[in-house]
Amino acid sequence: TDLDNFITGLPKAELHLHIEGSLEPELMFALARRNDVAIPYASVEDVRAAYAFSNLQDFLDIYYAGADVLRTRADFHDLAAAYFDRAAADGVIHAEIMFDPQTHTDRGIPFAEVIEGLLSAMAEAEARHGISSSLILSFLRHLSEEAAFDTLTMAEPWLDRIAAVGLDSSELGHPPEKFARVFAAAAAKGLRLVAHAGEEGPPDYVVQALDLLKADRIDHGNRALEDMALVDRLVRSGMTLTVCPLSNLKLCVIDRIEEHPIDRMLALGLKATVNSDDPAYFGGYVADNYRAIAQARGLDKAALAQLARNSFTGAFLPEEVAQAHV
Ligand code: ES4
Ligand code: ZN
Repeated sequence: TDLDNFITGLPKAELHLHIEGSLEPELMFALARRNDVAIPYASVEDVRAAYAFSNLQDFLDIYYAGADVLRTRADFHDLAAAYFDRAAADGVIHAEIMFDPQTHTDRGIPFAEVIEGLLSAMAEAEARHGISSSLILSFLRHLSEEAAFDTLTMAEPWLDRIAAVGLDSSELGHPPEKFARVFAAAAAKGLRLVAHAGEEGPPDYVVQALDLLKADRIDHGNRALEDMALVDRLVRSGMTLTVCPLSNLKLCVIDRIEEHPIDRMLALGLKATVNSDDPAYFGGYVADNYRAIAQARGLDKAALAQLARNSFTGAFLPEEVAQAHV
């Protein structure tokens, strides 16, 4: 349709994407075979049937299990290359990709294998598709502060190729304050800062991400809407929220896509963006997310273009590059 073509043709930046969450069941099977790793599924259909989640933890258990097929530099390359092919088809021209080193280093996979595989796919994507990209090293918040510091130390040789650090995994019970010191250390090394906050956690976790982590961007942020003083603060500071509609539906942050607050966020003046989060697990890439909210909330082309503009103003791109797309 006309709106489909408009969405695909709209130049977009994707700011909230976990590369491990782009592992499609077909590639999971191919890598399981290539690496001789057993997986607890009989078929691709069997895998897809397992993707029914009632909350974030439900999903995370399956997501970490799926990542076990990723073993070599070639695996990380192929994973990211497949994401870039899909993103290019969706009109993504810039992507800031989160990766979870601890999910791999804790299984004995060297940090170098993970990041060099990703970097090779990023260079290829630039050459093949003209997609620019950068990396966001995400700390797993269910693990310790010390483990996060160790991960930052491991990343030292590649710091010039990492744009930011992030904070993901189980939110409830692991407030941002737990990582205030490691975020300060990352900032001192010149890295930008993002954090998942207000997906399942309360509005106070968003406040902590701002005050204690000094986050440059908030991943999700949905529950900020419960605190109008916080909304006002986010609006006045021009804070970008990386919102993920199909993720919100699949993880039961909302009951129905028709209830998604994306248009309310825009009406309040929040700098909301639309992203896919874990597209292989949540049923769609970035254009699918735009289409889902356009249909569910009746967004017009002006609103969709605003969301795409917000993705460039919220990106960690040089000012003049971002401005060329807004
Ligand atoms: C995640 Cl949706 C979400 N929330 C928190 N951590 C994550 N890791 C991958 N997807
Ligand atoms: Zn996420």
